[in-house]
Amino acid sequence: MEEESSVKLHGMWASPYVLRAKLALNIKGIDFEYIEEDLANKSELVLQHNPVHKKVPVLVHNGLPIAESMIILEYIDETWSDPPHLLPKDPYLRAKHRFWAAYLQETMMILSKTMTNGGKPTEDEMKEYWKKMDMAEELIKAELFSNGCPSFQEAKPGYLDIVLYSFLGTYDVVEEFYGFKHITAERYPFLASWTKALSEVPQVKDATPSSVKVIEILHAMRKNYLQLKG
Ligand SMILES: N[C@@H](CCC(=O)N[C@@H](CS)C(=O)NCC(=O)O)C(=O)O
Repeated sequence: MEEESSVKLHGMWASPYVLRAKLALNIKGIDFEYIEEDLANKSELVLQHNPVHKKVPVLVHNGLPIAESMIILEYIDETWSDPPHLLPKDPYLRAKHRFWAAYLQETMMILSKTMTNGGKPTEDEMKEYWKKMDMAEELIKAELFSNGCPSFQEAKPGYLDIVLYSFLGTYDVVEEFYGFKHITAERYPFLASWTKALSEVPQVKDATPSSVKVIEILHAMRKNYLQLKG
């Protein structure tokens, strides 16, 4: 008989990092208890489980805490080792998926740096952002999907899909909050159709927060920041 296992996820509903952990658990079909955190008043458990960064997500498996979304994805894949696998079995391909996931994360950080501080990305940041996006469009396709855009009719989304979606899945939020479209089918046909295919996967759809609510909370965070700044 399989040993009973306890899986708890501490999160905040609008967080793209928490979304990664939720997607991985949903895709793997792992039952978990979700604990919503108030980030302005974090629970003792989060502070205790993630004393270094004091951030969510934190996954707690049989009492053992794991922090940092990318590390949580790898932990889930290694611990629940039955298919679907989040990372490819082939080591070279696995390295490539990790490389591009880290690259997308860096690109996402250019925007999220300014997310809470009420500012807009600077011109230089925007230049860097578009350069990185152009590179992702061209090279991820050439290196990993030269046969066409990923399809999720049979295959389940994995590690790289999850990181991509946590960044680009909320495209309408970026559009409303920052006032520009960051993936359009004209400029980024590959990234746009990949993101769209992911958004239609039931496990992904179920975990995705409402854009309207995310936009509301971002505006509230921006207002709060500007008020505190005076
Ligand atoms: N590198 C972390 C980032 C997590 C993160 O930034 N979480 C935010 C929510 S989106 C948080 O907990 N913020 C609380 C704080 O900064 O005090 C990861 O990948 O898990």
